[in-house]
Amino acid sequence: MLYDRILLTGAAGLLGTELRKRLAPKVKFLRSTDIAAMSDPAPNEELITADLGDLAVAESLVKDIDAIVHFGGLSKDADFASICRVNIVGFQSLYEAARLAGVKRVVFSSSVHAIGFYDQMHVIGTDVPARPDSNYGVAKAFGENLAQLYWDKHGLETVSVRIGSCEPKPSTRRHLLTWLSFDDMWQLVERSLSVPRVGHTIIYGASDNSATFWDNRLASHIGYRPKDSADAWQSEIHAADPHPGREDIVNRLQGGIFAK
Ligand code: 15L
Repeated sequence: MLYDRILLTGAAGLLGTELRKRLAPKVKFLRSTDIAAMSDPAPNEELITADLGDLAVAESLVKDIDAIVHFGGLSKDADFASICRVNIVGFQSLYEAARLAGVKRVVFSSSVHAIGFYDQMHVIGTDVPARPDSNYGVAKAFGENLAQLYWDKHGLETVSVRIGSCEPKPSTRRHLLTWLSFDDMWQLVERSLSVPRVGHTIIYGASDNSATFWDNRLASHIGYRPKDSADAWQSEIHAADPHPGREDIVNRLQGGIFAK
């Protein structure tokens, strides 16, 4: 990897916990932060309990950091005021602090909810305009736009990873399109911190699922080659949920392809 001193936000979450384990052995210094307390730091790891919506903390979080793996923020069940405070205002203050501290790159956990109202009968690339399916998706689209601004205006690079459903294994028909394995998620982060130039790149975070309608060709410079696929669970999932329709129809009828 190109960077030695990493800040990981959202470090106590499901994905953050995976990332802590995998990042620590690869870097000189890892600062892991979350609003929830964490334990058992690696020898090169500093743990900080902090609220990303608290604007006073951003400066201390980014001090002496080369790159940020930003997986923090509120999830899609949060109310809009809270999403605004943490995922929009808190996000901007983190970027501004990062710029002032000379941070070189951010890996941002965007989400497929930023484009969740696209119809999956047509393949979409990473260059389509946002089409959010929720306030949470609007905030992710804001995040991608802010990342673009910080690249264009200040030269701070970002890879915005539109993460699908990153879970230990796929368990629903929807996951046959959206699933991202932990190993493939790690590959996305590792590649994003290793390639020499990313500018602001948007990439879909999904495993090699044959039902996908997301096209990552514009992000091929990241070198992401997913190794896993939800296809291996297809028969099991269809047997457990013998719906007569296709996954896309099922999702559309639920009021948005990423509605659960
Ligand atoms: C997301 O963006 C959420 O953070 C995650 O909790 C899942 O709900 C995922 O999308 C999904 O839609 O499966």
